[in-house]
Order: sequence, then C-alpha cells, then structure tokens
Amino acid sequence: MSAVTDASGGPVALARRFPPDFAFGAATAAYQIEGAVADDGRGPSIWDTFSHTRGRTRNGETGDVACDHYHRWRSDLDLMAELGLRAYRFSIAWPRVQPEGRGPVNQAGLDFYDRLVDGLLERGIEPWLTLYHWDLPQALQDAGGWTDASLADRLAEYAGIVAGRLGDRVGRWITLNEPRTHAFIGHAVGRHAPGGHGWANGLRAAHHLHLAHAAAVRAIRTVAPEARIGVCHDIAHVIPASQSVDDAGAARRHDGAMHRWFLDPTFGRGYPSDMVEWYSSNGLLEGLDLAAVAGAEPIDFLAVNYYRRERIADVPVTPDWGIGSSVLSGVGESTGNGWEVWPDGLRAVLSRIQAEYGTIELAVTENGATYPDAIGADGSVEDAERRSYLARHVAALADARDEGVPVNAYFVWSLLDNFEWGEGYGARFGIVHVDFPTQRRTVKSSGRWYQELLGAADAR
Ligand code: IFM
Repeated sequence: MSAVTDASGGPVALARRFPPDFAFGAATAAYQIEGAVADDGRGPSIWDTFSHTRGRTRNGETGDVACDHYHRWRSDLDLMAELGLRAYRFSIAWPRVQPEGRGPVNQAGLDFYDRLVDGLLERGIEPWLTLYHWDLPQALQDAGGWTDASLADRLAEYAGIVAGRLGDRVGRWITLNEPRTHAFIGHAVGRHAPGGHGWANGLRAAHHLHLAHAAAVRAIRTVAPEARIGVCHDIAHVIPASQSVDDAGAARRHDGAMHRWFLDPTFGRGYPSDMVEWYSSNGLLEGLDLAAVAGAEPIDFLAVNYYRRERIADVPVTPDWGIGSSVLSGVGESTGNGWEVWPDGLRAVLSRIQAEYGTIELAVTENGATYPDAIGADGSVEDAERRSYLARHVAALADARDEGVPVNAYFVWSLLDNFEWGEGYGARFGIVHVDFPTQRRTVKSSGRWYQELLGAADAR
C-alpha cells in the first residue's frame, strides 16, 4: 500500500458534477450483515453449512451474528438517513422467505423485508433490492444446487413471491449478484459456498444462473409490471501483465471467461464464440444446451460492481481453473487485500459496456475497498486511504458521465464492516466501523466524507 492523495477536488466540487437526482447510496447483502440465522423460521443456507464446516472460513468465522442487522435494522436505517443516503441496496435472504427453497412461504421472513422497505421509504431512501446474493437454501443444494437446471424454476417462484409482496413499493430489482463469482469461486475453486470443484462444474452453475435470471425477470414482470429490473455483474479493468503474446491471450481469455461469458448472454447474444471454442477444445461444455441462453429477457438497467484493475499472466490450465490465467496481485497501489487501485478503470469499464453493448442505463452497485482500520484513542476511525479511494472513483464516475455514459446510481460497498465470506471478519469494507463484540457502529472518516458529498449534492 502507498500513501494516496485526493485528486477529486473535494466533495462540494465533486457533487456539482452530478445531476440533482443521481442515486448515491450504499450496499449490503443479507448473509453478510443480518445474523439471526435461526430467527422467525429462517431455514439454513449453503453459507451456514459452509461457514460451519471446519477450515472453510478464516478462523472458522460464520454469519450467525454478523452485524446483527436483523435486530438492529431500525437504528441502521437511522444511520443511513444521518449519512444522507438517497438509496440503499440490500438483498433478501431466500431461506427466510422459503426455508426449503420451494413451496410454502414463511410470512415472518417476508414481514422483515416489508418493514425494512417501509422504514426506508419513511426516511426518503430508495430501496434497491437484490433477490439472490449467494445464500441458496441448503435444501436446494441437497437436491443438486446450481448444477441442476430446475433451479431456474425455483428462483422464478421465489422472485414472484417477493415481487408480489414488495413490488408495490420497490422500483429497482436486481435478480442475481455477481453470478461469475458465485459460479466460479463457489463451484469451481471451492473458496465460497457450496465449496464445489472443477471448471466444468463452475460453467454448469453459470449456465443455470443465466437461465434462472431470465426466468426471474419474467416472474417479476408478471406481478410487478412497473419494476425496473437488472442483473449485477462485477467487471474489472483487465490488462495483460506484459507485452508477451501469451499474456495478451490470457488477458483476452480471462476477460472472455469473467466478463463476456456473462455480459453477452445478458444482452441476448448467447455465449461468445471464442470462449465456446476454447472450452469445447477442453471438453468443458458437455451436456449444456448452450443455445438456451440466447435471446435472453431484456433488462432495464445493468448493475456493475467495480473494484480493481487486473493484470493477467498466462499460466497452465488446471482442473479448477479452466482459462489459464492468473491475476497478479499486490502490484502498484493496492488495497488491504492486494487488489490494485485503478480509479480510471471504472470510467473505462462503463464506457466499454456502452461501446460494446449499446446504450443502456447503468448503475454502479458496488465500489469500495478493504484496509486494516483501527479505532483511534479518541474513538474515531481515520481511514484516509478508503476516503481517497472513494473520492477518486466517484470522480472517475463523473468522467464517465461527462463522456455521455448514462450511469445514474452509485453504491459504496459497504455501509457496514461485515462478514466478508471466506475472509470472515478479517476484511473490513465499511464506511461505518462495526465493533463486532459490542456491535457498536462508528462512522469512519470515509463515511463522514461521503456524508459531506451527499449533503453537497442535496444542497444543489
Ligand atoms: O463482499 C463482497 C460482496 O458480497 C460481493 N462483491 C464484492 C464484495 C467485496 O469482496
């Protein structure tokens, strides 16, 4: 890590670069913050199983309590209002709504989100709802999970239930969060739940996630025709690690596997032919009806998560990583987990999507960084590096808008320090510090900076 400066010109000047109705917000996900895993009829999810399995997460940490948001949601909403958030992106825990992943609805689980949505609206905060952020009901995993095609029907059923209850008040719907992370990190390299292995397994999960997304869009539209619906992809700014032909090829494959394999079907183009060829030559697509993803349901906006630049080197293919690429970490200025900080990559990624896929409304639904924060002797958390990271990325977002890219929302990841999946509580991403033993929340200096930005945006 290196010391950084804020080249954004300060919050007031930055706020002036956005229109008055720009949706500045913060994001979270159910399993990462809610806790209360056995309350009010919630069933177990694959993340409960995975985190309770020895050796899967850092220090065996779990989301059993997390930020205890399930019990503290009112004061968390007050905190969002205090920060001046205009929008809040959260996810619904499927196993709270359908403990078995199918059939009967657990009304008590749905009631929680009903209250949450009303609480947001009372405070003037726009709800952005993600249906699926990786917490599959364990019962569905036991029946095959995402490697089974029937999950498309299951997700559609669940989507219809949630839209039927909340569609009158929630305008923004995101079907899936980062299907590529879920497919590959969860089903090919085994670092996330459900801990599956093998690249073919990951591709199978990705295929069914595509089909499930399309089925969920149809289900939401049936019950909430006014809903604006999108899907969330995480897109890095990819470059070859060197000028060698091999690294250039690896970078192209990496981008193909991580981005185009998801963006192309989302925009109705089917799978990219270069990657179909690559995988077919390795026998990785057997048994998949590839044509099924072509002509996908149109979406209203694309949700983009952006964190970093990735320098890609060519490496041998392995059974768990079928693309022969490696992301070099810790090069240049980097965050606490070694991700390269490259603010202009956000502009580049947004502008690339517009250039390659046409004009569609874009929303940055996650952007943020982890650093080893500490509470100072005076009780404050001075996270100058995160503040600078955010300021420079918001400036890059304004640059994208200046280029004519229709991006209308920005969400910091994350509102709160939370359960960072396999990293447990070891990677803090929040603009609000959480002292997990006491659950005390302390707004970090990055949070105060964001509050100032949002205040300046409101004053326009
Ligand atoms: O915490 C995750 C989030 O759940 C999905 N996107 C990336 C974040 C940071 O790793």
